[in-house]
Amino acid sequence: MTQKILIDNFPYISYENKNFNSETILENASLFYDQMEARRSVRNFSEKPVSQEVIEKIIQTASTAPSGAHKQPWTFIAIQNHEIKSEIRKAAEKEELESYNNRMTDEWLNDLKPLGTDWQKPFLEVAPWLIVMFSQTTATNKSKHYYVQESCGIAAGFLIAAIHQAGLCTLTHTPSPMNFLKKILNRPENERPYLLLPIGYASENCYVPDIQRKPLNEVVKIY
Ligand code: IYR
Repeated sequence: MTQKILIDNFPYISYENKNFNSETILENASLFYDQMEARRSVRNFSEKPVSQEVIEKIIQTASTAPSGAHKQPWTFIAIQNHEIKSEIRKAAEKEELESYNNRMTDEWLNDLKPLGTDWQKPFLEVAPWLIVMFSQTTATNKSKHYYVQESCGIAAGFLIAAIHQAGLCTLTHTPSPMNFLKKILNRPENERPYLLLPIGYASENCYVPDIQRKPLNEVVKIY
């Protein structure tokens, strides 16, 4: 039973440990790892529809992320309207063409070669949904937000995990610069475009790069 008390005059509720034994915890951790290890960034989408209810649930999950002073400094714009998706594709490709031709260094272009990216972004129209995540530099009433970049990064991670867990695919797309998104979507002064994610099913005969993740001993040092 949840207990409610006041501490320093603020409301608190009791928090119950799940009290799993250590084997169950390892099993849980391993199962979740296996699931996340199977996630891939997908660039070829099918037009198969996804319900608004699913998109809303995924966004609700992302919004459970911890954030600076619990301000939840994010707005998720979910777009299925074809005209808006086309407008976003056109504007994104204009920036990407300039980036690939003139803004990115040779080292950068070389680093991207194994991923097979280029300036063309058909997934922005083909995927049934786009989610454009905006960070909020302040609240609407100008009150302060804290650790906005970190908070949004964590929420984006939750969003990607929720999409994958549901059995759908996504891609973290960051056209640069991204300000056209604020214009097209008519977002208020306090919001900055943070991340653009197409969401849907992978196309039939979808291939992803055969790349490996760093082994554990390269990413962890136990002290
Ligand atoms: N934003 C460009 C380029 C790009 C940059 C990085 I770093 C990537 O990991 C992938 C792509 C694009 O979306 O093509």
